[in-house]
Amino acid sequence: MISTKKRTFLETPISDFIIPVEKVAHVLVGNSAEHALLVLTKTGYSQVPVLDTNFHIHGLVSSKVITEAILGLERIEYEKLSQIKVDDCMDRNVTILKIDDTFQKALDLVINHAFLCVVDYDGTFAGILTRRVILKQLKKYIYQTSD
Ligand code: 2BA
Repeated sequence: MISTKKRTFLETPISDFIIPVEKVAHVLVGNSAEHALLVLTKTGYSQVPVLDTNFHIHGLVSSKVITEAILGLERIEYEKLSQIKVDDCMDRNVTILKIDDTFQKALDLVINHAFLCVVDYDGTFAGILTRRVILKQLKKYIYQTSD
């Protein structure tokens, strides 16, 4: 049977743990693949969200999808970088959490995603929840709880 402590922990809202929008590296719809590659390289992140100017999420872009988009038959066609838009190569399949979702839901999802995009009550991008933050909270709970 699940203990009260565990239930309380699993039902904690994720809003306490998100990295807020102003701290999230991102690119805009319409940006070139070249710009996205610059952002990815400079920040060191392997994948970042693609937003519009109204802070709606459109997808995720990574160095992997950019490399695939400029891969020719015999060589990587770097000259295509400035012509391709992030919209043409981004991954549109984004798993999204709502700001009032629980830690339990996030825990289930981070098994397959390094980070999750979080939206506010009005559907605008609020930030991300990373696997690192989830694991830190889980570790804290495990070491503090005896049952
Ligand atoms: P990755 O870029 O593949 O990073 C994997 C892990 O490597 C990160 O796990 C973090 O522990 C470490 N790491 C990578 N780049 C770092 C950096 N510049 N500074 C500090 N640590 C760094 P998480 O922190 O769990 O992040 C999971 C994924 O979330 C990252 O995958 C990245 O795609 C995204 N992410 C994290 N923070 C972000 C931010 N501020 N802006 C945009 N995307 C972010």
